[in-house]
Amino acid sequence: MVSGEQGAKAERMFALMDRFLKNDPISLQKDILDHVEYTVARSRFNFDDFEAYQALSHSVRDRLIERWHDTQLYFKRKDPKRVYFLSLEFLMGRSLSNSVINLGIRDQYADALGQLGFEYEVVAEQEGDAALGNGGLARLSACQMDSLATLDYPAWGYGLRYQYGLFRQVILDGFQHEQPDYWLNFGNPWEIERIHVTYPVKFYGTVEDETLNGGKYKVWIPGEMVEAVAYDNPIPGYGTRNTITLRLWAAKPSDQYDIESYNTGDYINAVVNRQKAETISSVLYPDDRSYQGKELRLKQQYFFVSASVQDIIRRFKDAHSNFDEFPEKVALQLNDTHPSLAIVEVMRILVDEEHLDWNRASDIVGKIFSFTSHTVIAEGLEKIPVDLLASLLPRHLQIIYSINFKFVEELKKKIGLDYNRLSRMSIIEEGAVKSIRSANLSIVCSHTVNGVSRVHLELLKANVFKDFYELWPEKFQFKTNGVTQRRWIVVSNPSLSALISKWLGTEAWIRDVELLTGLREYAADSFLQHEWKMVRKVNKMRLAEYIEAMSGLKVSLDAMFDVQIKRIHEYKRQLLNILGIIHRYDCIKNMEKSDRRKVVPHVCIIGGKAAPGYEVAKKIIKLCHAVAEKINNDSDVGDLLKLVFIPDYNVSVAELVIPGADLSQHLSTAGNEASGTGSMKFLMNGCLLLATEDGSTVEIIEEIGADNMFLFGSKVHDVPILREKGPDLKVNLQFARVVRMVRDGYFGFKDYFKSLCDTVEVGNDFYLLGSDFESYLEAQAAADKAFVDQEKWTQMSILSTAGSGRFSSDRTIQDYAENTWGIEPCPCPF
Ligand code: F58
Repeated sequence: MVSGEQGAKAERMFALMDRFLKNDPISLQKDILDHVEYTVARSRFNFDDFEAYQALSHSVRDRLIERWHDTQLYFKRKDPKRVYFLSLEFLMGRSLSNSVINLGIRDQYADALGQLGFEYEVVAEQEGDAALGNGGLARLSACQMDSLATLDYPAWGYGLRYQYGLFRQVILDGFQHEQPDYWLNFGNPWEIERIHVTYPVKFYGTVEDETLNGGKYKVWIPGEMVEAVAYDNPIPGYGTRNTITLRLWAAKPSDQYDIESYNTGDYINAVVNRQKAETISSVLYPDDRSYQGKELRLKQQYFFVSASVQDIIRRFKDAHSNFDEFPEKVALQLNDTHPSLAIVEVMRILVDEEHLDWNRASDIVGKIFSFTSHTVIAEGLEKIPVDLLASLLPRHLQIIYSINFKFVEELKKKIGLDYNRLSRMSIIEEGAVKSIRSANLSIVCSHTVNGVSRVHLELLKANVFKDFYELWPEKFQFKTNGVTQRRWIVVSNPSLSALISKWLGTEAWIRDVELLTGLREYAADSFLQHEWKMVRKVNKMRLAEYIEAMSGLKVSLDAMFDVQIKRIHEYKRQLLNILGIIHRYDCIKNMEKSDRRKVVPHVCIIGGKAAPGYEVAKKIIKLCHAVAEKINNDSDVGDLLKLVFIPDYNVSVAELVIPGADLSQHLSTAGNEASGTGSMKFLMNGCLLLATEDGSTVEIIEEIGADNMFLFGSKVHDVPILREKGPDLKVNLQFARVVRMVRDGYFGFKDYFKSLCDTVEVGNDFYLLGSDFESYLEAQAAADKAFVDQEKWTQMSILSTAGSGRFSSDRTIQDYAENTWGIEPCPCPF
């Protein structure tokens, strides 16, 4: 509870609260011009689109700040239980359009800009993406922040403010090159630097014993100290005044750091060393699959969780003095295992600094943490080498050993001396490199373990977390992922959004997305179908213009826009897509000219980044370009088939591509995609899915029906059997033929592609491209057949959108709030 004096002050503040800034066109224009003059420091008579963007975003930011202050003050006064969402990655994309939509002032701003001689869309295009994440996990965090704000939950996001986001992908001669993404170059109006919100973060050093008031404690004497500075990003909810905080930490040198060097007179080196502190938050690691032994990665993880935990405890202590109340006020969500050191940091602070006894601290920890896994495969599980931890965080290693000792002792009582199982479940992995298993630590110390789809949870229970599931079945749950309809329909597809509102007679679906099911009753209505088709056509035109501007390639709007956009990974099987395209090309080439009239023209669009060290993925990108080169220049094929690789795929590219797609492909080998969220965005936009029965697709089928999509391939339970058969699998002749074309150099680069072809040879084909090829082609044929009947296709498209409501992050977040975190909405009434 806030103290009496604070409470009285808060009351006075509330009495003064009002919407200070006005949103009529004249006020908005004045605001924009003031920012041109005083913030951007350009003349109000002479500024360009980019400067207009800067001024506009500062004007929006002012409005965000008002709401944000009100919300934070209200939370402080109400002191509800809060959830703290810890994630090493947030893929926010652009902020402007999302903010003005959520604040409900997009049209007003568009008018204001128009009167100043600027076009809103052009100005909004000036914004670069905030790409502080790799892929699905990071974009999910961003969607969930939007839902947390919209549903009025008292929530905070915590992460790292990388100076370099995910690398930019540049394609030269069909090869991927990586370039740094120095996204802060032109300033970032969406963050607020909090120079006074800082915490020291310690590294290295030694642990000593200390006796205080008769108690024995451990004291960590650090060898290095870095300062964490908060950068707050206000996240506005839609249709509410609530605006929550995404707090990202940047590393700065600490004043207490390296005093010794100054004293010994080595001034230059002391300054240079200080600068090294900043490297901690300098760069996002691209998804390179293994970070084992990378000290900087571990430093990043600890740096951000230490600052966050200190901040959370400080906020709690502002209003409470008894840590027994901590679980009533705090829920900590671990987004995968990357923030798992938060568990150890809470233990360290409670035991070493707050002097709680071990059991009490451990009881508190067990009540506050929940953990969500985003991984299916055992190799995806993080491990921290013990040697590295011993040097970087010596006290944390001791704490982990103690947690593990107590856990294993308890376990022995339950399962006896089954040493194989005990060693599998231990937090410490023995072996050539002794390591900490982050997942085991997270499971042991969390009250709930969540999967991200039903299939994912089943796989976790049956494989990687089997031992733990048998021990604590009640801990394991799933929350199927979702995406926010605000960004993925309203922002990215405004005309579809308007059409939906018109037919539903309300905009309420933007907050209550289940209302989309109301479209079902009009799916066969020819007027809706007509309008739906027009909207889709305009979106295709926009995409076609982009393709032409980017690659010079003109594509036909009558063709099926057939899209696969996601990170390039063998399990996601972009190679299957390319081999399917080669097959299509081969068929067209070998067809009688008269039969070509029956061919459904395709514009195949592929986009995605390969991790810099992932050779096979890079070869897939090159193959895509080599095949495109051949096909696109074959006048014999013309508009019947085109292949485009969209470079530098990111959130804003997705916002452009998804609304223009007719068909989208989700081809992961069953049992490999934990959930998949791209499919949900396509679904919301009325794009039909061609997919394997993997991850959340299984639930999408339940919602929209198998006859409303194109399914193919082995099922989850088939995959291990097929892999077992391996070398004895029958060779599919069509598959063998297309692989042979690549092998023989039909698309050039024969030697370069050899190893790629080897990955799909019988006996070697771990991701089962060969086994799934036939049914993949059948699904393609079914999609072609459906596309010919445009009326039917449009109906399926409407039904896809109508069935997409369950895949909103609003539903996921509400489920987490009620069933995992135990928090309640706290709507700011002002
Ligand atoms: C993804 N994981 C899953 N990890 O692959 C996808 O199925 C799921 O829909 C999504 O999470 C959200 O639950 C994912 O994106 C990463 O990007 C890791 C980031 C850290 C490095 C290793 C990859």
